[in-house]
Amino acid sequence: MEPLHVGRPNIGNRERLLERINDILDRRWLTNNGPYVQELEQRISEFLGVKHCVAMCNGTVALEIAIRALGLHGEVIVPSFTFIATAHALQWQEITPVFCDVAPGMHHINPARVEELITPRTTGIIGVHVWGQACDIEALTDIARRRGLKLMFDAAHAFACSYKGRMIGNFGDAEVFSFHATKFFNTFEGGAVVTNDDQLADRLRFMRNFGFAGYDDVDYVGTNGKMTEICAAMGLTSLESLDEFIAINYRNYKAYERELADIPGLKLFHYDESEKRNYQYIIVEVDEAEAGVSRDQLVEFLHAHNVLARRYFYPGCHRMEPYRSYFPHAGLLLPETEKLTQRVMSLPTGTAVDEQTVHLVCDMIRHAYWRAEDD
Ligand code: T4K
Repeated sequence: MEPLHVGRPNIGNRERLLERINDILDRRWLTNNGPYVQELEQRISEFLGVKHCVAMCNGTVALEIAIRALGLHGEVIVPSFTFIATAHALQWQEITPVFCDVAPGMHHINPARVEELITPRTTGIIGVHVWGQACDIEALTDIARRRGLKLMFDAAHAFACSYKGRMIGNFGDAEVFSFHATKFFNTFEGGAVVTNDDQLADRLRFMRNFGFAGYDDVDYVGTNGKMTEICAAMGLTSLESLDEFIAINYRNYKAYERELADIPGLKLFHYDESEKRNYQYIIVEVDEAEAGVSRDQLVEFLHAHNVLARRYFYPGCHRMEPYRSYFPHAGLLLPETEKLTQRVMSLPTGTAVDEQTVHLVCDMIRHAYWRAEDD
């Protein structure tokens, strides 16, 4: 079998993309807030019902710029159960990420713990909508308001998802998307900060473009966070296929749900279907005691058979450098994260995966169980 990746890109209509690329070449306008970038921003704003979308070159730079534009400094509370970019975007600017545990049995930041981590140096909270499921936005908004903190969301996984009927992108001071190739909606590399705050949107736009406020006038410390025209062309093309991507992901999710239901010790991460979802991640928790096989044994077996399951977000940000040297005992405050990172794996889905392949992957998992019984 060909290697089966988690994160195979979803690709929309190839002809439309190539037409747009030809347009770009004909226009000779390749980057620097070009017409396709502006059109993409406009379309995304409309789709999410949010006032401003500022497209960026990737999700990490989008996080860094949003953090700076919001004036965060000192300490910022983030979950440890996230991709390393959430923490690095702070540390890169010498802001201390203070790692918060997930709620028991959940994959999202625990608002009750957030409150206990606030110190006089805390300036903000970054919630992460892991797997496209919103974290407890209401509770975090309440804490931020009462304690005078900025609130941002890393919505890298949550494009086209909703919370209480409203599209993600409308919450906190700003939300940040990733449009990386492995994401449900991709622009090859890319990202965006979305916000309903006019002044913040202005700052984001300046900071994305070196701080330039005119041809020869710089008003802010800025960087180069610009999205290219070719990335925007991919984005516009992907946008036209969103419904199809969601339908395929949903079909795969339901197939996994059926196939895994009778396998003991495996718990599929369930999406709340009353909200809009992109179903981009098939996440399974392995309970070793019940399964008779550990998550790592399963991943090893799958890899040996070319199914490249991933252990996102093992081992947790607090166990990676520089954080594990800075806070060697952080794990003591993160018992739920420690458990979760030992149990979770991500299985292949997306438009490159059909139901037959889901069946094959699940059969392979059954084989791993039989082998563990025989050993
Ligand atoms: N916040 C959160 C919560 C995030 O999850 C991320 C990114 C960010 C922020 C930062 O956003 P960006 O700066 O990336 O826009 C991958 C992605 O690179 C990363 O974007 C993503 N999260 C993370 C969860 O997963 P890796 O290190 O696992 O990538 P890699 O190269 O191992 O690729 C994953 C799988 O996808 C592999 O099996 C290969 C396959 N693949 C990958 C690419 C790029 C393909 O089949 N085709 C491709 O073009 O991080």
